[in-house]
Amino acid sequence: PTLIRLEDYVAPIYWIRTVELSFDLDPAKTLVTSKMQIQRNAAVPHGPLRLHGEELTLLRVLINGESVSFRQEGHELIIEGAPDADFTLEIRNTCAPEKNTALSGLYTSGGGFFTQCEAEGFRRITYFLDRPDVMAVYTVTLRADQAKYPVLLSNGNLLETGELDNGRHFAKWHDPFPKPSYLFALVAADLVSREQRIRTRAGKDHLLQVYVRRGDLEKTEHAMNSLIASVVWDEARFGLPLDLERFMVVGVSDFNMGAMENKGLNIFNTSALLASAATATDADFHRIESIVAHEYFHNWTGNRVTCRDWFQLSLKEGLTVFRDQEFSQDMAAAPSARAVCRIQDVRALRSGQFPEDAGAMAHPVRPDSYVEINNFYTATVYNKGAEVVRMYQTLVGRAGFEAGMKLYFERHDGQAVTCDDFAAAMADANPGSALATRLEAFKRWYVQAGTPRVQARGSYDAETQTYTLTLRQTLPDTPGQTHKQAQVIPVAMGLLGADGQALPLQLQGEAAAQGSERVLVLEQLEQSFVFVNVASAPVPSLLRGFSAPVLLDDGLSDTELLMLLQHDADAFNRWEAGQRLALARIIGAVRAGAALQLDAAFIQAMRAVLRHAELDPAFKALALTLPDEAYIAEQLAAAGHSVDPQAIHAAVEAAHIQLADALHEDWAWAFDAHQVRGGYQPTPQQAGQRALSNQALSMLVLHATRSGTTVWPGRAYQRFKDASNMTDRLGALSALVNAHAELAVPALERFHAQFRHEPLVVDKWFALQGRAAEVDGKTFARVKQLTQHPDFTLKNPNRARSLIFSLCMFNPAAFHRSDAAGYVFWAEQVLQLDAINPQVAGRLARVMDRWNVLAQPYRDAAREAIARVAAKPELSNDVREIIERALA
Ligand code: BAL
Ligand code: ZN
Repeated sequence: PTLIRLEDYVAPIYWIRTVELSFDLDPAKTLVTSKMQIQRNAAVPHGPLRLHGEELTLLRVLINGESVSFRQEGHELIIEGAPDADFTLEIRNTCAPEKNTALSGLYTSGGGFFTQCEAEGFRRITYFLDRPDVMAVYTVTLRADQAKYPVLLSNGNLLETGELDNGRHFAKWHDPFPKPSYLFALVAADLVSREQRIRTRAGKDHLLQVYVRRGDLEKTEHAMNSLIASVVWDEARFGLPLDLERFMVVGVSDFNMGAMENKGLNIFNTSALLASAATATDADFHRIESIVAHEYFHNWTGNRVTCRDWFQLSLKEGLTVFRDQEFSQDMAAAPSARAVCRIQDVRALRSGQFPEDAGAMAHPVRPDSYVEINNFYTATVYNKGAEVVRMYQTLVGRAGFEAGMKLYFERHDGQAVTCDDFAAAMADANPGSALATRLEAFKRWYVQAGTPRVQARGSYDAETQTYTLTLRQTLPDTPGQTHKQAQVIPVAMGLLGADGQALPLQLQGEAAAQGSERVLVLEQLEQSFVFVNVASAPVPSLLRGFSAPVLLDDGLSDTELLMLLQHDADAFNRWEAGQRLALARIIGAVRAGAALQLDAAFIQAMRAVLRHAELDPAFKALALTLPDEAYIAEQLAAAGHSVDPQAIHAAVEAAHIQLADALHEDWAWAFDAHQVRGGYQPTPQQAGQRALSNQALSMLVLHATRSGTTVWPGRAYQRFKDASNMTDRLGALSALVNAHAELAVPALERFHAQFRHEPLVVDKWFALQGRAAEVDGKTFARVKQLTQHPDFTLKNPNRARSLIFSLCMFNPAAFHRSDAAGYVFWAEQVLQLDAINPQVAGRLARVMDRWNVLAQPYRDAAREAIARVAAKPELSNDVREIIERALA
């Protein structure tokens, strides 16, 4: 496998200006004809024309209508004698969609044809300059059997349709916007659509369509509403209008990603599109809204301005995640609901990206090398990338950020650009020499991997009434990177007085206080900030709203954290204080090798949160959720301790049980007090009530099964049967399953029987069992058994994820076994999946990223399993890159 490096980037020798594609669609053998107008790039030295192509059968190559000599080497078609002047290149080839189990390029699913071209799928359709800086105008003709594939879609505007001989028909599409090949799409299938016409602020009319299989139409209302809201939001917040007459969204059940932003023809995994109260949970509704928005927002951040090369992936992904996060917060509207969104985003970052940043696959937001680009659609590129964009907004302010965005589009609309271009637009739109220096240093976030650690220590001088806050940063070494430079870290903060009141903030040298919250910018390795006129020793509330993606050590005591939990005006830090209290207890028990025993003060603090008269139920549910085991593991690893997943799990489980027992009456109150009256609505308010009542139910069932009482399991079973929506049904079912209640067995059977014709619900059924709390190896044994279930298949990525990933990635106690059976299972599944779908296999391979921080006997056993995978000669590039990095 070849390592591809950013520093080796060279512009293409040829441009493809227009392409006319025609497809004679047939599942076994699809004929593709491509006619390209090609132009030499005079700015670079001359050389042969090298087109990418994989898994294709080449039939014909013509230049200006004449045959031409060429050769094929590896995955390239090389033409030495291309003319200097503009020319037409015509290629004819076939591909085999029904054999394409990798789901990259053109493939079949549920009897239809679909494409996925990002990152490098287009070369599996036809020979092309399959790189994002080559942008062409596409005209596409699709021909297919009319009865089997009545709907024929591609990007842009529909020019013509008609009938052909032998029951076939055709459709011709034209996309006026030049685009890279990764944004090409086609769909040919038996689908129905929900349609909505809208008029935007700009006064233009547009047709929105959501295409799905027959029978799924009633599950598209939420996606359509989300799409309309996204169009309105992007115009209002960033002045970015919909630029197409028609915007189409299509659902497909076999899909590697969540969704794909193809120009004017977004293709969605059905799991990110279809929702009804009966089949989808509140979390699904929320996820769909955010993914529909994400793909729509790519129309500007990704499509109108695209990436020069794949190292710049975060240019579009980090920015678009930031935009969808801002959208979700605006949709949530109420301040407490906005805070809940932020907490959820940060939880995802800390349990997904922090381990990545500390592990074998650590890479900068803009990676500098890769073997397989599919391996770099990561939490770092997406989620840390979004944090980098968020920090820009924090540093230059909301208006400054909007000015930066405006300049970015003015400069680069229609271009393929780099993260530096984005950074330059932000800096140029926000002039000033001090800021310019700061923003220049800020760019280190794009190039240095690893999660910075920030230590904060305060000292109060009663005599001078000053409070000095000293911030220090350290940057850990990561593979291939040592001796890093200081990063620019915005620390949003406030100070609380002894009574919990926010104090006015006046830094030394300032004439007056400037409010009670401000952003300190840490840009050296160590800096001190002196606050004056501080009447008494304050408690600092630092990194409010998680203003930077760092690990913070503020040295606060339990008493101070309890104070923040009670009084902090910043909801995020209020939640964080509770998490920190829990974390300290869990880590203390793990490090001492002792059974965890929660103290009365902590339990009382949790009770106070649960019973609080004003706090939002969704916030309470998050505050009463213990820190994620992956995040706890990272905290231990960051402090130089080896990670024993069973010890972590035992401590978390003990905390869980003790909260269930000690707050038993409070949970019973919470369950009753948070029942939703009226019909199901996926609003933040209703979802919050359901989250808290379902959490309460699971605590009550846990307590009951341990104490041998049957009332709550019985109530849970009744609720499971009678629930009017999937959130409550699944909540009750998980309560039974996770407590290993006897009623879990009939409930699981009933659930499967009831929903066996709903693939997305069957996925939930598998996932619930894959993630079930482990007791005596029962969960692991059940998962192995379920791999033989008639509904299980590795060929469908959602199904593979629902069972295998649930166990290996999200159930540490079931996976990390002292007999190594979990690792053996992982190795088998990676190898089986790799033969079907390397991209999904590569993702599963990443489960072992952090093997070398594991305690024994896990560490040696994990290494052995990785070595077993590495020993297979026929691995894909995807899996090999992950495995070799793990062993490096
Ligand atoms: N571009 C790949 C899918 C997504 O991030 O939207
Ligand atoms: Zn994206």
